[in-house]
Amino acid sequence: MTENKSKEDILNGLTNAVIQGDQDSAKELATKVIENGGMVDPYEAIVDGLAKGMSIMSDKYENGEVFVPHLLVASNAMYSGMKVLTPYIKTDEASKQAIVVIGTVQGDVHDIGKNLVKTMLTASGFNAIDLGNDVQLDDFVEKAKEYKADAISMSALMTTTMGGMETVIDKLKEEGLRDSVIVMVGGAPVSEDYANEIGADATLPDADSAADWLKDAVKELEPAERRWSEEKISTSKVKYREELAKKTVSEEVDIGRETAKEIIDEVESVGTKGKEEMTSIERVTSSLADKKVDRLPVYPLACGVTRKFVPATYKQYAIDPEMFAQSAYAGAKYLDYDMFVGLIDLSITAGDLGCEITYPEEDTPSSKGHIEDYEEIEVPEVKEGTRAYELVQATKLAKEKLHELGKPVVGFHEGPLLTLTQLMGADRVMMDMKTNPEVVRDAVDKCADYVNSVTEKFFEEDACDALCIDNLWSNNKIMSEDDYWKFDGKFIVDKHVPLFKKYDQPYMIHSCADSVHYDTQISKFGTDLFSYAYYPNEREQGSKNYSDLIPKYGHECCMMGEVDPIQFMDNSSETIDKIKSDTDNVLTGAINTLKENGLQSKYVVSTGCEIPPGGPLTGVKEMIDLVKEKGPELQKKTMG
Ligand code: B1M
Repeated sequence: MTENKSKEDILNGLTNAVIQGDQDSAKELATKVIENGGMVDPYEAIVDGLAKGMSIMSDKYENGEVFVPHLLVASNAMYSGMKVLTPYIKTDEASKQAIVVIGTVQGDVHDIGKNLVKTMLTASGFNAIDLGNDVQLDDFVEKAKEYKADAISMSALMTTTMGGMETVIDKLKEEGLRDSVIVMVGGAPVSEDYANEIGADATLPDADSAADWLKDAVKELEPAERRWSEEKISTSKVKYREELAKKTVSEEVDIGRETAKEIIDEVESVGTKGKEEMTSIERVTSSLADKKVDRLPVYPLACGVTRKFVPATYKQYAIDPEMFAQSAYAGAKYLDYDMFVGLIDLSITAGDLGCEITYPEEDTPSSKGHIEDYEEIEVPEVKEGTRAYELVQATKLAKEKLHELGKPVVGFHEGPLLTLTQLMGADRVMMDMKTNPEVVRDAVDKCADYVNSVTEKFFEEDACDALCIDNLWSNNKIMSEDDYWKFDGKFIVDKHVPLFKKYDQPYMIHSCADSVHYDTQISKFGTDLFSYAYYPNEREQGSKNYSDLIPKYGHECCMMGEVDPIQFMDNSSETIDKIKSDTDNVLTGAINTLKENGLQSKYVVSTGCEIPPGGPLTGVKEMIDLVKEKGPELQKKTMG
């Protein structure tokens, strides 16, 4: 009886240690399990103690009771206990552990969701071989072979990278390994249809259900020796040979460049659509002030993709101010958008503070070599040689060129917390928010100082017509409003916004997410323009559109959204029609909502996030042309 009670106490203690994110207590109790040899089986301690705690936390996350930092701290406690217990698991239990090779695919550095999936798989008894993020596609196959894995788990957060999953599956087929492993795919853009289309075994919406599904799926597998036998592999090779042969080896077409050429030809021969009453500078300035306009401004966030007009590689667009300015100018000339936002990537400020940046030829640069210690952060000057300085010069050059066309240029850089997460790694910072909040706040403060110097350089050099800040991490599933305020918002209100006031500049935000803490980001910051994404299927989770945002914030802030950028990857006539009808709905809906709320022009028709830089330009042009064609009459009819 006493023994049972103690056992229960230990298991409950382990569960609570995970829930409370208490690494020391998890380690201590796990050590007790080993020292008291026999009373609690180590495997049972993992499953009924540590993993149970993780599962409770995962449920709380899905119900919106806790946020990503809590999960990360809980997972750390779980791993600490497991480190002590795992070597003592009986060999037959250990050999029962299914092996799953996990990672985020090549070109994609988003790893928070992947890490949650890994944690839940580990909690469910899997041996997860974590390849990290931006994983070379061949590595998934090589590691699966090396470990004779039971499953491969791939995450992708971007439409531009999800294609990598199909490449891995094709590679498995080619090598005769497709029937040897289960392939599970996931991440926000991955649908069930897509998973079927590429030949994956399943996709699941969240980490918990992914682990549950895989637990059942591995039960159906043949033993590893059979699945990985020469015989099985050669049969599998034959089975898929025909299927692979049927796939036409389509020549690599640069769809961005091809569509850019088509648009150039069209504009050179027939000109841009329609004569307009106002210049873009007049239209955008008037909209910000809610004055009379000929039509609402339109700017699908076509940033890096404009390099296809020049043409330039992404690397040139990212590091050569002349190429950046030429891209912005060509975009303005051929697409005729109402403004250009100078977004290159999200690691400009972090790069200057010490992390390593990788520059792929044809993709957005990203931060890689994170620094180890918060103490190492030193705030440099914004001077020649820093990325921020180059960005200011590039934006200034773009502004000079675009003014020839009557178009405004909006500079762009990262806010304080985004700078820190890019510098140190997002998981690390979010975990430390819970365990070392003071240290993190001091570090955000230092980042805020650098962010301020960069902003000031933009203003001092008169490099842009306005400046937009990427204040990421306000998504309501990632962080609570309170934490967002403590670790980003407060620094923005205390330090950053006053600088905009000093230079009499509007405060503009792009938050890189939907379902954000709107009250903080708009009302508390006193934001003048807010660029937002909207995903209808996330409505229950707090994603808001023009009909919610204009009535609530329209008087204080100009809204800019919300046509889904993901569809711009596709060039088919159905998708182009969908882009046009979505644009039409947003344009018409926003004007009517403005009118109902006593406003006349405080809205910019946009895309909520950047247009994929490797996609076609057709949808971008169609979206702009629709607003130019339909906008003036609609504006007159509605506003008089
Ligand atoms: Co970026 N980003 N980002 N970003 N970012 C998105 C993904 C984006 C949707 C924003 C938007 O459009 N509004 C957009 C992608 C658009 C698209 O193509 N669909 C985007 C973009 C465009 C970019 C950049 C290109 C921006 C730029 O530089 N111009 C750039 C790309 C860099 C690169 O990868 N090469 C970029 C950079 C970044 C940061 C580095 C700043 C940062 C990532 C930091 C990090 O992960 N270490 C970041 C972030 C944080 C986001 C948002 C805001 C949040 C993503 C996240 O962590 N969500 C995101 C907008 C949004 O989603 N609201 C956005 C929380 C996480 C728990 O959810 O990962 O979805 P998620 O995981 C879920 C499920 O999907 C599922 O389980 C998890 C929950 O239980 N799941 C699986 C995940 N994997 C699974 C696997 C499974 C099953 C389920 O089976 C195998």
